Amino acid sequence: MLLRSASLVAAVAALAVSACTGSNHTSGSPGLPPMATRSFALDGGQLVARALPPRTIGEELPSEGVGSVHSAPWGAVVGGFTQMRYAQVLAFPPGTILHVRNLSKTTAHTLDVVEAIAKAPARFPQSPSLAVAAAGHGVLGKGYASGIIQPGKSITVKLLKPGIYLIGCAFHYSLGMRDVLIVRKGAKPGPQGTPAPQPTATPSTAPSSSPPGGGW
Ligand SMILES: [Cu+2]
Repeated sequence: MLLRSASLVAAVAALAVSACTGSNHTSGSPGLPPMATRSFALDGGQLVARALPPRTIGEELPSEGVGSVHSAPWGAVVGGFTQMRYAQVLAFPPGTILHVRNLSKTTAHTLDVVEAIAKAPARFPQSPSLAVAAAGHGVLGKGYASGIIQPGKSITVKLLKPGIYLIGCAFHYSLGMRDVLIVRKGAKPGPQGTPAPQPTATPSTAPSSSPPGGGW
């Protein structure tokens, strides 16, 4: 058992290394800052890879690392949400079963639909009332709310109807967790922002990170 999990860790580590070197050799990752390898870290024995799988949105406070970006086409600053690594306008085809993952180690978030809009610009209302409790039966649309997503956890939401949705976190909308989510065939996500400045190099891998009972 011990042996098996040890070799699993080794395999995962090898995977991470090959993923890193792979991205260094290919030219197919435009716009990714050179600091990319920084994000591969072992945290409590778990591999935390910040490049997200397909059909996944990651969210956290802009200041937790995902950052913010000004989107010229949408005339707005968006932040806190990404489908790659750093904040960007989000886009998925209709029919997607979307995973929403809380990337934070410490802070709960939500994904709520603020409103649906017909076209640019994205005018985020000053202080909308966003539900903390889940609403909308797991289907993205007006009035949808994910409910609380604990740190490291994910929920799924179905993208059935094409449209342009302003989304935000019920807790941290005022702290910049707001974005544009385009549901349309062939729509492309926006360019990524840059990470928020990190005050210290590697603070969060300190001893404190062993959740009792494998919490997440
Ligand atoms: Cu939040």
